[in-house]
Amino acid sequence: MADAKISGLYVIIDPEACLGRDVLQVARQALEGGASMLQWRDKRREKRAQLAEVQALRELCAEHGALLFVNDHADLALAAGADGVHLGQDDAPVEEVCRVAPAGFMVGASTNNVSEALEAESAGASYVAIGSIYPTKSKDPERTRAASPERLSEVKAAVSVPVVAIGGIDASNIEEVVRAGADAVAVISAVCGADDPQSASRELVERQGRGSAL
Ligand code: TZP
Ligand code: MG
Repeated sequence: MADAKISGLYVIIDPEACLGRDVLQVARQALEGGASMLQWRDKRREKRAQLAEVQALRELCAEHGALLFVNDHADLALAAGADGVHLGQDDAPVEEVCRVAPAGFMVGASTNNVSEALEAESAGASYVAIGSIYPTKSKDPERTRAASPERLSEVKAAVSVPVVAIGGIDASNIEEVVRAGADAVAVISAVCGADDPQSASRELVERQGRGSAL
């Protein structure tokens, strides 16, 4: 899916956030609710143990016309046939991964400000994520840096690649981040931790649409 668009609702499937439920079931519900991108994020298990799940997610995403990214691990993403990898500031450098990745394989990058976003863009990132827009409970506080809707607008004005908003986003604030310029909105707890991930996903997609119509 080399020409696929980075837009819409980007649901990060983190087993720790799924309240003990089957991760593939949560992922299916997110897609049925309208998510257009998924990311697999497992900070605990060995990569070998994750491969079958990522392959199953790839099938699910293909059925729904959605993109699949893998957090942190380009090798796992490639082995599973995912559309791309998402890299943080401490992961393998975007430029090096782009250099060895096959054509069409996308590389997303976590950033916190305009200078990191510009650097990721010139290194070849397919999108830049900017966060944490609001306080979040889903990421280690020592590894989380604060951003804001205003920071997101600055990044959007500075780069040409799509901008993904992340961190503490839910139904109450998604319209604000869309108005600030987010091309896609990434969430963990608002979908994975919802009683009904499908309707949570649907509500976010609807509100995202309302934010962009303004
Ligand atoms: N990166 C920046 S904030 C964050 C990540 C992975 C966590 C997002 O989770 P939530 O539950 O949507 O705040
Ligand atoms: Mg990472």
